[in-house]
Amino acid sequence: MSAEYGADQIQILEGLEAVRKRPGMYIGSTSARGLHHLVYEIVDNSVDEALAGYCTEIDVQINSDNSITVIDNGRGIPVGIQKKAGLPAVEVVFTVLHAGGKFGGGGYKVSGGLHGVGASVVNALSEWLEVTIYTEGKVYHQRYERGKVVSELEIIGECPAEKHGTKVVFMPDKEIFEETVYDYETLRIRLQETAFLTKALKIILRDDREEKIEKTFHYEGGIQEFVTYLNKGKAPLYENVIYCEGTRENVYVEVAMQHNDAYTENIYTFVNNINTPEGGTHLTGFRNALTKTFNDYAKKNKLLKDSDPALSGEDIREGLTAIISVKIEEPQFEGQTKQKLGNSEARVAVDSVVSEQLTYFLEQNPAVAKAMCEKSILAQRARAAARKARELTRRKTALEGMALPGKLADCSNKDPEKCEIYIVEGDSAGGSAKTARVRDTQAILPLRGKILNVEKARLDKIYANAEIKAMITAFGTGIHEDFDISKLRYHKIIIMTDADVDGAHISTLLLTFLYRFMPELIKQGHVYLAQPPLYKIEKNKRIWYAYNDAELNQILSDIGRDNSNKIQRYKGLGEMDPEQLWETTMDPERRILLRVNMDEDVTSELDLTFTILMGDQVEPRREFIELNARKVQNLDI
Ligand code: TTJ
Repeated sequence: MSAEYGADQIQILEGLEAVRKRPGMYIGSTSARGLHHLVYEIVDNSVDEALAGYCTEIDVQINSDNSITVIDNGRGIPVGIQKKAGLPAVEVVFTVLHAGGKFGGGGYKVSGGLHGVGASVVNALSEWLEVTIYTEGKVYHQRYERGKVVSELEIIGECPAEKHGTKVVFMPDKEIFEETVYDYETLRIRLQETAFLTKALKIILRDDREEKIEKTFHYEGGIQEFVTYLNKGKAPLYENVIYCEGTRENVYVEVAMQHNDAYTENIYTFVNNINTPEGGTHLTGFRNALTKTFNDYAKKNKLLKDSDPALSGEDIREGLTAIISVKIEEPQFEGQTKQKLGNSEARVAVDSVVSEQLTYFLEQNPAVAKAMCEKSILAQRARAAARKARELTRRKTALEGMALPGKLADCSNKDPEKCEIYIVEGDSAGGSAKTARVRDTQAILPLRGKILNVEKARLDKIYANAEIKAMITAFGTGIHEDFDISKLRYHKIIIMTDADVDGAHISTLLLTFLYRFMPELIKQGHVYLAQPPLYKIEKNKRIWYAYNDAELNQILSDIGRDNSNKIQRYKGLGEMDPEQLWETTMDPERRILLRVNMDEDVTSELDLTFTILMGDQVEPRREFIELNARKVQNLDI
C-alpha cells in the first residue's frame, strides 16, 4: 500500500479485522454454508442492479482453482472519488464495512438476515479479490488480499464505449473456511431460484472444474414459470397458473399458484428475493385471502350449500404449489433465525391484491373454480376421517397406555439421549440387527417392503399405514398438532437400508415422511443414515471392508491383487451375518453415520445435506461419502 495510513484507513482495517476475527457474526458460519454465502453476497449486488433496471445478464463461474468469478452487464460500480472517504467509491464498497453498494438510494434494498452484509465482508474473507469495471471506454482494476488494498484503482486498458459492467473474482480464504470446495448443485438451486424471481434476468452458471458444466437460467414468465417448474412430474389440476400482481402501500406483490393432484402444500415465500422459510405477514395475508375468497365464491355459486361447513384453509391448500414474492423498502425480519417477515403492511397488501384478483379469476374461470372446490371437499372429508382415527388412537392410548408396535425390539435404557433406533429395511436384515445390537441402547424396527410415499397419499390413508403407525408410536413424539419433541424416545433415528438403488429409494421415502411430518427431527439433527459396506475382502484370515469401488481398488493394490483374496460383494444387509453387521455398520466405535441436515438457504427444492460422523476411523473415506451422500439427495418426489 502506497499512502500512509490516515485515521479513516485505520478504521477501515479495524473493521475488516473484526470480520476476520469473528466471521460467523457476518456470514453465519465458516462451514460450507458460509462458503456459498460469499457467492450470494456478490451476486446479490448484480441482482440489485438488475432490479434497478440496468442489468440483464449475470455470469457466475466456478473456476478450476475453486475461485469464483461473477460478471454483470450493469452500470459498473462507480470509480469516482467519494467525498466522505476521499477514496474511489469502488474501494469504499470493498473495504468499508456495511458500506453496501447503494448510491443515490431508492429502490428495494436487499437486507435481511445474513444478506446484504456486503462486498467488504466477502473481501475480508478472501485470500485475494480482484475487481474490474468497464465504463465509458475504460477498464479499471483493483486487487485486495485478505481485505487489504494491494494495488490502487488504476486504468488497465480500453474497451468499446458502449461496454459496461462489473467483474469480481475472489478466492475464499482457507485460513477462514473449513470447507473451500464449491458445490455446483447448491449454487445451481439458489441461482435458478434467483432467476425465477427476477423476471427476464439471464443468469449463466459455469463449472470449470473436472466435468465442464454450463447452464442458463432465463425466465420471461418469472414466478409463473417457477410454479410450472415445481409442478413438473405432478399432474396439474387445471391448465392455468393463477397470477396476481399489484402494489399497495408501497409493497409490490406477486403471487403465482396452481394445484396439482397430490396432497402436500408447497408454498414458498420471498421478500426482496430472499426466501423466508418461516413465512410471516406476507404468507398470512395470502392464506387469509385464499380462504375467504374461495369460500365466498363457493357459497355464492352454490358449490357449497349454506348448510355445509366452510372449507378450511388447509383443505383449500391441499396440493397447492405457490410462490409469494414481495418487494418492500424496509423489511423487518423476526423469529429465532430472522427468517420471518414482520411488516404488517405486507399482510394488508398481499391480502388485498390476492382477494381482488382471485375473485376476478374465479368468476372468469368457473371450470377451474369447480375443480378446486371438488378437491377441497374431498380433502375436507379425508381430514375429518383422519381426525376421527387420531382421536380413536388417542382415546385408546389414554385407556391402555402407549402400546409399542409388535415388531419393535426396544432397548432397555430409558434415557432418550443414550438411545437410538434403527429403522431397518426387511425382516431378515431386521433379524440380524436384533442379534447384533447392544440391547441396552439400540432398538430395532424392521419395516417390510416399500414404504408409502406420503407425497402421493391423503392423510387418512397415511395414518392407516402400518409402517407409518409403527414409526410414530415408536418415536413417541406424536404428529401434527400433537407433535412434541420432548417426548422423543430416541435421540438418534438411524435409517439402515441396502447399499443399492432400492435401498436408496426406501431411504428417500423415509426421509420424505420425516421431512413432511416431523421436520423438527431433521432440523434438530436427530436423523441419520447408516453406511453399510459394499465389499468384504479377505486374505490370510484378515478382513477389510470397502464402501465403494475406488476403495476396493485401493485396498486390493495395498494388499496385493492375487487369487488368495476372496472378495465378497454384499447385495444387501441380509447377506451380512450379525457379527459383520455389527462391525461395519452398527458399532458406535467403528461405524460411519451421515447426519441429515436441511439446507435453509433454499426451500423450493427439498435439499437435504449430510454431515459425516465417524467412529475412530477418520479422513480417507470422507470424500467418497460426501459424493455418495449427494446422490441420495436427489429425491425423486
Ligand atoms: C450503483 O449506482 C450507480 C451506478 O452503479 C450502480 C452499481 O453499483 N452497480 C453495480 C454494482 N452493478 N454491479 C455491481 C456489483 C457487481 C459485482 C459482481 C459485485 C459488486 C460488489 C457490485
